[in-house]
This record gives sequence, C-alpha cells and structure tokens, in this order.
Amino acid sequence: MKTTPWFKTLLLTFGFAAALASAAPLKIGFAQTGAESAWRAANSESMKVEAAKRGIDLKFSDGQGKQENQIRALRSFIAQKVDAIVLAPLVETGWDPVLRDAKRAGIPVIITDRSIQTADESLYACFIGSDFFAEGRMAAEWLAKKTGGKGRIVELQGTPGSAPANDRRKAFAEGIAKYPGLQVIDSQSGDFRRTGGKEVMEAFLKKHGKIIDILYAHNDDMALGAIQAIEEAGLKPGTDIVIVSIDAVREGVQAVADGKINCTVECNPLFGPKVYDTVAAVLAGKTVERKSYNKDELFDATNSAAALPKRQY
Ligand code: GYE
Repeated sequence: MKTTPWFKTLLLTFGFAAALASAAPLKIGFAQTGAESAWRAANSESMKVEAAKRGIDLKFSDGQGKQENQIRALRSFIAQKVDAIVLAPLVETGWDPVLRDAKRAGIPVIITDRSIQTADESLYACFIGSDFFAEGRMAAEWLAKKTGGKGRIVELQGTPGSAPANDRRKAFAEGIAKYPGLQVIDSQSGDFRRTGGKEVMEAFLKKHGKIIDILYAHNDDMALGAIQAIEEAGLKPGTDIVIVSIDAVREGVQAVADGKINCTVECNPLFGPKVYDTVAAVLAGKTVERKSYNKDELFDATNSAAALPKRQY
C-alpha cells in the first residue's frame, strides 16, 4: 500500500484551504440611508442586483433614516469581518469614530452617494456619487432663463444635515444671487419624502397664498407630493407655479412630460457596477480616483417625452 508522505498531505490540505478561501465570495457590507424616495429604491436595487450578478455576499442594511442605525450597521460589519464597507451617509458629520474603528480593523470604506465631512481624509478610500453643487447650479440657471430672472420662490429642502440638501440649497442660492428679481421667500425641509413635500407645500400655500410663483424641490418625490397640495388648493402645477426639481426618476420625468413639473435635473442612482469595480480595485491595492462623479443631465419640456421610454429608473 502506498502511503502519502506527511508533507504532501500538508501541502494538499493547505492547497485545498487556499482554493476554498479564494473561491469564497467577497463579503461587502452596505449601509444604506433608508427608503425615503424613488431615487433611493433605484439605488438599493442597483446595489443588490449587481451584487447578485457578481456573486458578492452583500450584507444590506436599511438605516431607516437614522444615523445611529447606520453606525450600528457599520459596527456589525466590522464584527463580521467583511472585506469592505460601502456607506451612503445620511448626514455629513459624525462618522469619524466608527470610520476609525473600520480603519483599525483593516477594512476599507467606500463612501457612496453623499459626501462626508471628516477631520481625517484617510478614513475612507474614495467617494462615488453625483455633484450636488452642479445640480443646484443647473436648476438655478434653468429657472433664471425660464422666468426671465423674476419670481417668488418656495424651497423644499431634503434631509437636514445631508450633503444633497446642503449643497443643492447653497448652489441654488448662489445661482440665483445674480438675479435680484428671484427671491426665496420660504424654505423648509420635507425630508426627501413625498408626504413631507405635500405637508410642507400645504403649509407654504396657507401662509403665502397665491404669491408663490416658483417651487424649487430638492428631489422629485417632494415635488410630486407638493403637486398634490397645489392641485388640492385649486392651482395648476407647472402653470400657476413653476416647478423645478432634482433626480429625474421616471415619475418625475413623466410629470415633466405632463407639464406638471417644468424641469428636473438628473441625479443618477445606478452606480452598483461602479461601486463594486472600485471595491475590487481598492482590495487589489490599486490607486482609485479620490472623488468620482456621475454625469447628470436635465429634462424639461423639450426632451422629457422622448427620454421616457429609455428611462431606467
Ligand atoms: O436626490 C433623494 C434621496 O442622496 C442623491 O437622496 C441622494 C438623494 C436623492 O432621497 O431623492
């Protein structure tokens, strides 16, 4: 009988273990903000579908609009020794302690969608998302052209403290500052939600009555909620009140085609493929772009109907 020398057995065992290890799927933890909007639903879907396609073991956590839930998810990802963490941060600040823990555990963090403010830029590998400043600027420029630089504006802000709410507000304010005839007369948060948009618009209408010329909404969901409030008040959205918003989700672009929203600036949520390519590159020790932005366009009466059949979200 032939016996296997002990060293050969050892080699075989290790070889087998190594093969098993390399075949093990990549384990990625994704801390999502919540499920506040159609944009968010499309973003979660893109992350999940692409993970399944690539055989990635995705640990998906819905933060339900609470930063403490997201921080808890990150801690649990660290405890589970995931290969990488993807974070879509609800708000800009307050992430440093948990990011420091991830760094100590040797787990790279990729920030997606919304940017963060940190005292230590080495706490995350890179950022992937949209340029919210550019979006706010595009909305302001389009509006100035459409209205000839005149009108009283109410603003529906996104989630307080979030990068898109902060940046879209600031960029829009800077954009209209060149037009003294354009004035923001009121600005409140609708938390990026349809219900929030409806409630706050009702309050705006009650408070200001018919003097509102323009609505600037930080996302389509709030604009769609506001449209309900405007119609219930007996006014015509898109005509009596010019509406400009952001995201260009299918229902938003449809509302533009229907003449109820006048313009929506695109914010592409479909970055699953880009995120996983980047995670792979980071794990392979390659240098990646520090901040990478999706390219966004704008939809108004001139191009919305034609764009609808091709709309992916
Ligand atoms: O515009 C909004 C969502 O962070 C870009 O969050 C995202 C924003 C998006 O709830 O609809």
